[in-house]
Amino acid sequence: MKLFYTPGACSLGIHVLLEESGAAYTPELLNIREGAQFKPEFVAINSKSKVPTLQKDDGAVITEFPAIAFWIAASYPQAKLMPATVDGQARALEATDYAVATIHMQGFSRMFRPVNFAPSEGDHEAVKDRGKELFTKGLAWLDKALEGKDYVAGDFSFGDAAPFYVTFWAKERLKLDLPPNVAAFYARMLARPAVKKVMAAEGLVAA
Ligand SMILES: N[C@@H](CCC(=O)N[C@@H](CS)C(=O)NCC(=O)O)C(=O)O
Repeated sequence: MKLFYTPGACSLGIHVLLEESGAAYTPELLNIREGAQFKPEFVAINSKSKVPTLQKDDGAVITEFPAIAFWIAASYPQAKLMPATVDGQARALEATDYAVATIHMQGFSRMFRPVNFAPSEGDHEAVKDRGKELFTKGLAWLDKALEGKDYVAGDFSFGDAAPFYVTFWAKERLKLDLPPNVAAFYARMLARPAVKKVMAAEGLVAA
């Protein structure tokens, strides 16, 4: 199977999960910063023009971070990426959805793509400020969700991949001070061999 990814983009989380799963996969670099997502050959694979995009060996394509993360966890049970209990599964889905749909799409996107939220340039500073507010509120939620736990569902699971990439953005791109439980989670993630391997493969450095 193939993972279409851009170094340091949200696809980082799925790249980590694939590495953790032990599955055979080929990382396919798609440079969204140069507009490769809009080229006909990629649009034919994913008409949403987004990474992460997973193409299975039978040609079927899975899009949307939460769906791909769930599929990996369910498909490679030996990697124990699916929490064992329903409560744990709900926690993993809760953290994934909040990180992707709110912290990333509502917070981070407002800071980096204000034009998607307000056509008039005069409004962009206010949009960016609101994005930072939402992003910071998201990190505060994550901090509480990690209270007394190493990972969002207790043991490491698919639910840690999205919190990881937003934390990576918080620390390395936004240079924010991480709340204590999030900082400990980030350090724990960076110490995992699969994360080290993927960070190196994507050419990413954690300060
Ligand atoms: N809802 C999508 C969001 C994916 C997304 O926004 N990916 C960004 C990279 S972090 C992207 O591909 N952007 C390209 C573009 O918007 O042109 C998901 O869950 O996978």
